[in-house]
Amino acid sequence: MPGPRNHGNRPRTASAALILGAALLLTAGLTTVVTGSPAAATPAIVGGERASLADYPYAVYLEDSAGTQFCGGVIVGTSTVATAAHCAEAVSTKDIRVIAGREDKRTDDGTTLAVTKAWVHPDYEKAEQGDDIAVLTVRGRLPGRAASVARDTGVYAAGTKATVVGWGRVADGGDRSDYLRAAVVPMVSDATCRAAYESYDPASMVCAGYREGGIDACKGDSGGPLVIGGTLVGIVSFGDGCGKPGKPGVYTRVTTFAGTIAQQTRRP
Ligand code: 4AZ
Repeated sequence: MPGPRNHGNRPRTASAALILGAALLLTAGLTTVVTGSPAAATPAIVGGERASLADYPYAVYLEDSAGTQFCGGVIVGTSTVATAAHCAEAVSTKDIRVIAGREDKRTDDGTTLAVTKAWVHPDYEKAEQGDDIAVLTVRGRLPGRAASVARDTGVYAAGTKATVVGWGRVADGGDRSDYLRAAVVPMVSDATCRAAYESYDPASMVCAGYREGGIDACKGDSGGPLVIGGTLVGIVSFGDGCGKPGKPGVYTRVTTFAGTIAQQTRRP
């Protein structure tokens, strides 16, 4: 009888799938633990891997007048770059430039663009207090491609995997990377982030990282993008060190500022 036989088969297939699934999960879990360990051999951003600008065409970096990379940024319009307010603050004190299309800092690939205007969130005081967002307008058109800006807060569901990219330090207190690096980090709940940071403000911030640490953004990555499939969900803001257990990275909660970013992008 086809009917009962099929019904009888289903649970067997399901158990096989469950066992296979459990094995895969176990493998994935072990991989996470291994790569997430501070002793992991491949440093990145902290604990990621080398990335190609072709995969992150909206990633740019900021350079001071001495030619030193000091922050990241993300293309949001033909001539506009979103970054952290604490990066843009330097505009008045440093002669900053946006470097677009240069994956490896040691080359002169891509384009160097002067900043003609820096809009810094009017309520910004310091990263730990939130509103850590700025929009820079550059002279000329940016090569690459603009990231789309998230508006749906569903992207912040705890556990959702996002990717952070940048040219920052590859270890807490370590050297900055010569080339672009990327790392995958899961979104962290507001409750967990609040427990890690007393000043955590869920209206303007969001956390991402592993409970065990090891994979994180670091100094020099600030202002750079946290994305989910080409959609900007966060901007690297601050953290207690880099990759410390129980201290996820804190990002500017982009959905809160999506309207403002669009407005600043429309204005030349
Ligand atoms: C910083 O100092 C910094 N681990 C940026 C990101 C993080 C920590 C510090 C996140 O620019």
